[in-house]
Amino acid sequence: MSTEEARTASISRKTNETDIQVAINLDGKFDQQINVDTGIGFLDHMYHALAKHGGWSLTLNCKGDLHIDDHHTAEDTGIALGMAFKQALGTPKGIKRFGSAYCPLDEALARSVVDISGRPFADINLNLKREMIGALSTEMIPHVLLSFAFAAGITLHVDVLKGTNDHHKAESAFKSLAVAIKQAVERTGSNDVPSTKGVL
Ligand SMILES: [Mn+2]
Repeated sequence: MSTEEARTASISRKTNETDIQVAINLDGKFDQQINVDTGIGFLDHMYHALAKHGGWSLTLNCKGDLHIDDHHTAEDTGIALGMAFKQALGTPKGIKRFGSAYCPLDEALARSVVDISGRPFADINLNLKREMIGALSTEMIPHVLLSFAFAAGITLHVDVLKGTNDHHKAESAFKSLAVAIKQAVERTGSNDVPSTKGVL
């Protein structure tokens, strides 16, 4: 297999609470196609930012039990996206493994640090003050990132360092995460497993 082959995955995940389809291309930056419809506008906006700045093509559709609340849709799309990411990446060989990025959005500034480690962990501090942004509960935003990290099997540290506007803070967090992940999955041109253990 050529090391330059596009890294793609398509998955379906259906439960009594949500019905999700995800198609991802981690190397979609030259012909980026992004279509996200979760039924929660602000969540769509965040996934769109993640895909856009991560250089992914992404289709993500979810029919969830929004008549209850936003919880299952937000959490399960994070899980499904993490599963698709992990599958697309395959055995993490010949990649940089670590990535870090700062992204501002006006007064807000976020920092994300990523390790494609095979070790699911997430420490997320967004300092959001509002109850909701649009139709998304702000408490679900760190929950989405944690769900993504655990399903993807990666380590995330995401911190909003400054900011007053919750929309800006959340968006800067997703943008910095996108840029950090893009760096971490970048191909090195070697076929090496980037670990002293020889395995990730
Ligand atoms: Mn939950």
